[in-house]
Amino acid sequence: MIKACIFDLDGVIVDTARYHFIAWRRLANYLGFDFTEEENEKLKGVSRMDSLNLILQWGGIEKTEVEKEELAELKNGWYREYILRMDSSEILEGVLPFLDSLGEEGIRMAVGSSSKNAGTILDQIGLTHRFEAIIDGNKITRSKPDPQVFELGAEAMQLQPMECIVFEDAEAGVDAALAGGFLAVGVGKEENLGHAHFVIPNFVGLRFQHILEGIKKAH
Ligand code: B16
Ligand code: MG
Repeated sequence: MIKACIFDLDGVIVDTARYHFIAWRRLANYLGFDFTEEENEKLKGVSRMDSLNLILQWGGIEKTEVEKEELAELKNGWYREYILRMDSSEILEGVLPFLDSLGEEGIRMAVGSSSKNAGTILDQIGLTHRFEAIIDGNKITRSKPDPQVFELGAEAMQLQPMECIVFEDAEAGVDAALAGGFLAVGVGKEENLGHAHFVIPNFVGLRFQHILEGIKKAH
């Protein structure tokens, strides 16, 4: 019996991936190299420090831990300039009617994001009040593909993982949901997210019943 949905934020509710990309690319350029949009795919759902380590690896650059902290801070400052300009027009199409359909069915809602900026983003887009629990990058000690972020979400609602559906756009996020024993719905392309229980391209025209039917059919 499904009692709640736990949503990833970046790439599921809003498309902040492009702001991360612009800010990380600005940092790479500042360090004298560049990286592609394809490489950027590998950063989705990955924590800030793990992302920085990957980017430095692509650029063949070594830095001390102190320098890495400074670089991550620099990128985050640029990223925050973009997200502080966001408003509700950036909520992805179909998300609001889908949340309404969950409300009508009595399904509870939480957010499980790796981002330390999740609270700011939810405030900017005016959605904070819609979620009963918000677990973000400040509350976790292990990042996706570890299931901790979703486990804390389920715990906050006093539910078992098998009573919750996780919505994720990142491969590492789907891995995390499956590792924790949650039902996983991939939001994006089948080729990246085929290991989820069910994959949707986006939320346009979807209601909670469609998700339940999709999960059932896939089994
Ligand atoms: P921050 P999600 C993730 O958010 C992003 O997908 C990932 O690209 C980012 O590096 C990570 O948050 C950390 O973000 O630097 O804001 O703490 O998809 O888990 O909502
Ligand atoms: Mg995401």
